[in-house]
Amino acid sequence: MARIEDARKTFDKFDRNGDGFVTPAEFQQAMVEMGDRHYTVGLAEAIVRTRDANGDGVLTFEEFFEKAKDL
Ligand SMILES: [Ca+2]
Ligand SMILES: [Ca+2]
Repeated sequence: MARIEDARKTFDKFDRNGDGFVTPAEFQQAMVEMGDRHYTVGLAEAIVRTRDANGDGVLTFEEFFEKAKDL
């Protein structure tokens, strides 16, 4: 099915420079573009942190879509 492709498309929307990582700034910009004009970088940072499994401050494709696992 096209599920993985849909996921990839969504990820690409967030990964604005196409380097394979979503930064909090990219996350925030994507949310604003999708209509949430009051979405702050601080909020984006908080969301990224909850999913950032390896703690490097950015999200890979896997981190973006997987719920935080037990480390
Ligand atoms: Ca990026
Ligand atoms: Ca990460």
